[in-house]
Amino acid sequence: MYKILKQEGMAKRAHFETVHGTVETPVFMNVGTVAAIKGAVATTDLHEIGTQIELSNTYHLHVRPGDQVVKKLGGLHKFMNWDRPILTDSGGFQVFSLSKLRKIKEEGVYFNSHIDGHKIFMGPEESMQIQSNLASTIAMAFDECPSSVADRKYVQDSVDRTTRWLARCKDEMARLNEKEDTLNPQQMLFGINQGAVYDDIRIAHAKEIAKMDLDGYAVGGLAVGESHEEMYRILDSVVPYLPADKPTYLMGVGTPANILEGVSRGVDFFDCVYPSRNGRHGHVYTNFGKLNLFNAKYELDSRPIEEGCQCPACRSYSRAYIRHLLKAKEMLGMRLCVLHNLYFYNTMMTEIRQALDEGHYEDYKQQKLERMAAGPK
Ligand code: PRF
Ligand code: ZN
Repeated sequence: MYKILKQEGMAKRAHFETVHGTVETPVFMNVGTVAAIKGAVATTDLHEIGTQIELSNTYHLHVRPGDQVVKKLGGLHKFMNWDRPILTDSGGFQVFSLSKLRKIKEEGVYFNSHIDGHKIFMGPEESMQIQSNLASTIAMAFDECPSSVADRKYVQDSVDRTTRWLARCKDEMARLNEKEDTLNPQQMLFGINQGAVYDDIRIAHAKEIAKMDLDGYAVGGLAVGESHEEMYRILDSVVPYLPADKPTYLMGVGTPANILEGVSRGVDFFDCVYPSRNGRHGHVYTNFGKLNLFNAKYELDSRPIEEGCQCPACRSYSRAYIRHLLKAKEMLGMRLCVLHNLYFYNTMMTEIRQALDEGHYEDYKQQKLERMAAGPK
């Protein structure tokens, strides 16, 4: 059940109720592709950094350890000791981004495993079956994410196939949720809008999938090489055609600025590898922009990454110490940076929700963007 609490322009502040608890939106999902947040962050840490919902990947978990193994162990929640919502991405996007050798057919995609090269087939039914075995809270539809430079004819054919795949996903999910041995019979399904940078194809597709009465709707195929302005223009065009009474999810986005702009355009859910990936490289977010802790100027800097930050890294350690850990290649250095970055993203989402609750989101956004652009102190 999705309930809008406040609106400001297109921006929405809402609750999304699931069998694993309520998600307060707008929300940032913390990415744990292989059922692990990269940077040695444990699920027991997530409570301390304000994580509401975790994201994992169908394809990766199918390849290793295998969705049957996860099912035998009681599903992803038990396996990784996380009792709050989990969203699983369908595998489509990962197949396209990881596999050089792949063949797309009406029935699905033939490709080679990125681990050992063995042949794999995945179509809409297989993706739903794997996600049902994983027993995530929200399953994503199996889609194709065409390249941002694909020509119009390719994109139109691909989007038409993605629509047919969505109908198959919906039927298969309904069948699986009725099965006796299904771990989460209330698993939800989100559809995915595609259409690259062609506004008319995107809008026609949005209208088509809006009729299918899904639990939520994602905008996919963005942040794949197009400019930020193009991404914002497409959101402006397409979000009004997605059902307003269902959550909207912008897949794989993005920077703090992208998230602030996405919220203004009606997005509820975001996910991105940036906070964990940047953290592993010693790049940390602050309200005054990003710092690179490898920089020599932090050698004797006894301040925390950000004054006043209540994350586990800033409460206890200095920039100088974390810099030393990073330079010594100690895992703890990465871990502290990732914890800080995820806390920064999660805290920004809390601020966004509060500004929406209080009815001054646009002011908050402008101030946040200006401060972050001002650069490090
Ligand atoms: N489709 C799926 N997952 C995704 C994307 C997509 O288009 C993107 C695009 N940014 C990220 N993750 N299934
Ligand atoms: Zn911090």
